[in-house]
Amino acid sequence: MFNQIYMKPIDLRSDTVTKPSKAMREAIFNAEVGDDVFGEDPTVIKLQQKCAELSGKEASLFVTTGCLGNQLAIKGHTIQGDEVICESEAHIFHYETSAPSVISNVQLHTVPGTKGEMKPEDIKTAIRSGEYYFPKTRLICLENTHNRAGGTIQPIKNIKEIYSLAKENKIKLHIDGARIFNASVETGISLKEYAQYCDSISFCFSKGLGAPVGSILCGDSEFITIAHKWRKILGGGMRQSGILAAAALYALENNVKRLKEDNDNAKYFAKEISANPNIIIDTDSVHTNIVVFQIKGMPKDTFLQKMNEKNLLLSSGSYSNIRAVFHLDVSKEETIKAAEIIVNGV
Ligand code: TLP
Repeated sequence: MFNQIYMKPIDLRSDTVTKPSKAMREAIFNAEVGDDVFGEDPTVIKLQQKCAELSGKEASLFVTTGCLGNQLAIKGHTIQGDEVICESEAHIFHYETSAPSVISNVQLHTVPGTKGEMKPEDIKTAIRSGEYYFPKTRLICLENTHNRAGGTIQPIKNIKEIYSLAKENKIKLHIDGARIFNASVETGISLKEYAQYCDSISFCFSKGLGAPVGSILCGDSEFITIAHKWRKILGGGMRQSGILAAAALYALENNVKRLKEDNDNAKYFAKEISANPNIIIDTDSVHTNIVVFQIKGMPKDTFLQKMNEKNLLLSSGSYSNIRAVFHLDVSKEETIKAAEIIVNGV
């Protein structure tokens, strides 16, 4: 009992649980700040310039969350009554509280994919023809890596094809790249290379990159000006936010390459647990730091509770899936231990 209370749990619920390291906290402590609503915070300016450069876009905007980044993108690219195509398991569709309908007054048109990847021909079918009674398809959203599909990487060839299709139809393309660097360290494809095939891209500092708060939205200057206005309208204008931007800059400089360790830990873990016949898992679908699996013979909630009692925290994925997410606060030793707990627990 004593151990259960005081032993540090292995927390695989999400990579959002990472805590800022001592060195990151020092960067925060030393941050130069100003009033960003006046455009005077030097650290925010530096971060936004760096992200524009890294993504090859004209400009970028520091925002509080990944959700806000996605929602500002939808707002910036659409007008009331439009339709937005996204994959059936997209974060935008499942986890953003129906914000596209609230903030942008648009409807989502979902297209089922395989491992999060939509076929261009299916998107083509979903694009509305010009009859007056149809909504106008104005935007396509992709997600890379794809969360609910289990951190799968969207092939760049597929993104390129969808972008060409979008351009042919005068439709914009946004990438929810919350974990784009997990893809990047795996494929060797840079953020800029991915971002050349979209009009806007957002990514998060507060997941595997280990910052406490913050995401970024990148796009052309006109689009970012609109997003900036809407960030203010939605109450997202921040003042001395250089405190947060310093953590994001630290994360970009120090925590990108190491994401490969998280991806490798996830793959190791997946392989280990697949040895138990009561675990259903497709190890080939583990591309990055997220592992989704199912168990036989026990309800999901009972299993989660049982693991919890053994100090292993997992989250509920989509449908009957259980989710384990690897991040910088989980060592290789803890990964080995987590796999052992599961293998012996079902
Ligand atoms: N995802 C969270 C939960 O909301 C599910 C998680 O624990 O994985 N895009 C993608 C692909 C995401 O996975 C998330 C967060 C977001 C956007 C939103 O980011 P935040 O939480 O910063 O708004």
